[in-house]
Amino acid sequence: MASNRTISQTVRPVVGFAVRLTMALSIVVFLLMMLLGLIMRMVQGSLLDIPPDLFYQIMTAHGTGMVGTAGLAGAAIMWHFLNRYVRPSVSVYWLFLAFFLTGVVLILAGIFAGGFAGAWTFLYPLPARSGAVWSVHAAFSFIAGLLLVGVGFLLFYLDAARAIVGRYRNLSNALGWPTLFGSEQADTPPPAIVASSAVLIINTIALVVGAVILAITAVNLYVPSLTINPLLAKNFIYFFGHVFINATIYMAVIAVYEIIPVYTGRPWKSSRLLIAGWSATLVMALAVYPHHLFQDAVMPGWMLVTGQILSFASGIPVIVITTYALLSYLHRSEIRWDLTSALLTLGVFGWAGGVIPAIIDGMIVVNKVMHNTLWVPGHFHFYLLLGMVAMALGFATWLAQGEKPGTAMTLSHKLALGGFLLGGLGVVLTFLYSGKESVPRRWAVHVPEWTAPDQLGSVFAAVVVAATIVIAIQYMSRCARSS
Ligand code: HEM
Ligand SMILES: [Cu+2]
Repeated sequence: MASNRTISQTVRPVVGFAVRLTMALSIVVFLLMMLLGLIMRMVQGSLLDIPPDLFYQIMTAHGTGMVGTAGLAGAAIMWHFLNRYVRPSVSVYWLFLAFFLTGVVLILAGIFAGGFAGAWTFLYPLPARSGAVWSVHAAFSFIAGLLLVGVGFLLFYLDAARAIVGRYRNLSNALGWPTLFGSEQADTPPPAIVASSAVLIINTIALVVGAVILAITAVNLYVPSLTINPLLAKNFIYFFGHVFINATIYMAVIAVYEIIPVYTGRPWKSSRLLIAGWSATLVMALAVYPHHLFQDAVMPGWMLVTGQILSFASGIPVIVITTYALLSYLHRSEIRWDLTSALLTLGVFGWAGGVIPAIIDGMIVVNKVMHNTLWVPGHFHFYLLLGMVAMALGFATWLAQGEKPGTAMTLSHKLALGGFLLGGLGVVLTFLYSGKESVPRRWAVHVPEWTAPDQLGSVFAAVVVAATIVIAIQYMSRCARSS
């Protein structure tokens, strides 16, 4: 199986350049958005005083910026490794970046020039009904910016599909189904192709649904008589949002599949289990989003129940299979721990660990209490910060090392890694604690009884920022030297 793979294939220089540039951009934006997160936490902890409307602008920028950047970094990872097996178009990649950056300009203008503060979830009809806090033009700029970013991602995935089909003939081959169902497959796709194929299918569907609701929202801003059922709109938005943010992790994990083998000396196999896990994810990722609508009593009961059951099941296949495979590959291999292998391993455990509080919240009875508390940012920061971002940083340090194992960990590596882990856990646990105490999420002002964990969380957030700065400096200086 997977016999025609060699472990360290290099990619075309232009690909390496484009990916390094994307990762540089991603790291800078991650850092800026972390600073915004720190500011929000300090405001909630009464350590800093800013007007509430600015808080909500910052919250909108942080949410949109983080989700978008996670998507960008994930796409760079997926694209980098796709290039080892197939030939995606470099021009399309530049076009994707151009759409992305143009969208970002419109989004920032909508938020900070226009005052849009309706959160990255742009829940209909909030963009149009700001109570005079922002104008329809500001909302339009934000919505149009998201649309451009979405179009960029659509182009990216369509080209990835074209490239994959160019070698594997169709997506069911690329998903590994012939291997799964027992017939001989001469060219079993490596995990990177299996994962990319699953991601591109679910995210293309999500992006189309997202584009539809964004377009309706945009038209509604100027033609208020054109309306849509708000519950339907919410279904569209959360379907899109759930799939998109999860896809960022699914793309990032490709870095684990492709890089860890270099350290362990054993290729990551496309086992039947792995293929089955990704196929299960393909189906479930599309069907679990109703867990965002448990409070909507008018939703059909069967949808909510399906959402609940699948929420238990959906995370499990790929996470368990990946974590288990990682453990067995690490076991008795003489792995050299450097910043890359440590960050990637941390990322897998952060991803797996973060799913536990998510699953708890996915229970309808718990959700009745925990919904809209800080429990929610608690669980998603777990797998996004300690999972997705850790994997993205691991990938970046790998690039900076010239795509080979690095030197043994220096003191600054150890401090950065330890700071990221400790600070990240602190950020997450203070959120979860506040959630358990029923502190609401998305509140700019916290009463004095709530502020102790906010303040502690601010300290941990500062530690994460410092650790990320160390990793960022290393990345930038190494990449500058090698190019
Ligand atoms: C130092 C690290 C970080 C800190 C201190 C931080 C802080 C915060 C705070 C205070 C909030 C608002 C909580 C509330 O609802 O009251 C928030 C929301 C959010 N954060 Fe972070 N964050 C960090 C990293 C991240 C990362 C890495 C991601 C994703 C990759 C992320 C994604 C989000 C999202 C999607 C929201 C929701 C915004 C909304 O409710 O509309 N954050 N964060
Ligand atoms: Cu979800």
